[in-house]
Amino acid sequence: MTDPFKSGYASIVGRPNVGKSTLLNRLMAQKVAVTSNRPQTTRNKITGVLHLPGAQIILLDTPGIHQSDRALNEMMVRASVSTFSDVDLLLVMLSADSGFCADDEFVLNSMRGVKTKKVLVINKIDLVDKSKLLSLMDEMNQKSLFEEIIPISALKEDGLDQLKSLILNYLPEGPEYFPKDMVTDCPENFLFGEIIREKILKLTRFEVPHSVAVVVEDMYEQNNGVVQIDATIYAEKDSQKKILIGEGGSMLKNIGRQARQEIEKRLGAKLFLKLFIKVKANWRDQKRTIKEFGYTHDSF
Ligand SMILES: Nc1nc2c(ncn2[C@@H]2O[C@H](COP(=O)(O)OP(=O)(O)OP(=O)(O)O)[C@@H](O)[C@H]2O)c(=O)[nH]1
Ligand SMILES: [Mg+2]
Repeated sequence: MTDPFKSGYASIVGRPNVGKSTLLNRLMAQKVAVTSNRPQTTRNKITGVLHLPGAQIILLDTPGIHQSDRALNEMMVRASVSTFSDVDLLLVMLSADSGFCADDEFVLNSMRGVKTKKVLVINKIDLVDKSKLLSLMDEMNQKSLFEEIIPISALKEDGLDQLKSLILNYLPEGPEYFPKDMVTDCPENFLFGEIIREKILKLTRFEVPHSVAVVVEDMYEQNNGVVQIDATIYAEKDSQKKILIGEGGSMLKNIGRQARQEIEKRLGAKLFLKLFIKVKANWRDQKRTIKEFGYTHDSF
């Protein structure tokens, strides 16, 4: 007799920048979420469906949990917190190099009273020596909050097979929730907008990365087989718009070139990427605009 099919949900949660989206991508063996070295990169819940022999793991990548009064940030945190009780397993992530800090404490406080089983994933172990890792594991073990603690390096793909089998142990018998060819519920044009935003996160600094939203307005195939994407980059201030355009248009060109190369690879077709820049003052404080930009959350 064959083993029964297993399926269920595991949510990756933690403070910003610990490597949640990197883990999702590495487990999926493809880019589903954008990543960057800036905190608050992910702005909404992203689903990745991992199809395994005899099992299906539905992974949720969530925005980093943090404190902020802005409507956008509130929505981001809510998107993460709302997964807590809806999943079979919470993968709570820490970063080994920074250890357990006040921001991680805030994350643990936000899950007080949550009954869902929790496994602690200590990421970025490639950045620390063994003794530092062992003392962090010991410190976290004493909190008696976690079923297990697993050290990994998402970036170096160290410990990922062990993590996959660990997740499977917590999943119930269940159906194939998603068809085999489905890897994410994220629409393609949203991901393309995110790829453009990722290049902006990489190429700009100070307050610019956080103030930017990218909306793909249109995507269609021209008669010659070239795909055209029209996308608008929104900033909050004229000064930010100026930075995004750059001297003689150099920054915008660079953003466009890097995004185009990546999107072309995914499409397997030539791309004409048309970028516009607009200013929408204080959009991060306006719930309606946040929704218009595609950062939606059900209870928001
Ligand atoms: N050295 C090292 N760096 C890592 C590892 N995992 C992720 N990173 C880096 O950490 C940074 C943040 O990674 P993300 O995956 O964007 O982090 P996140 O937790 O999704 O961040 P938010 O979306 O802002 O909450 C990036 O520069 C990654 O390359 C790891 O295992 N080792
Ligand atoms: Mg992320």
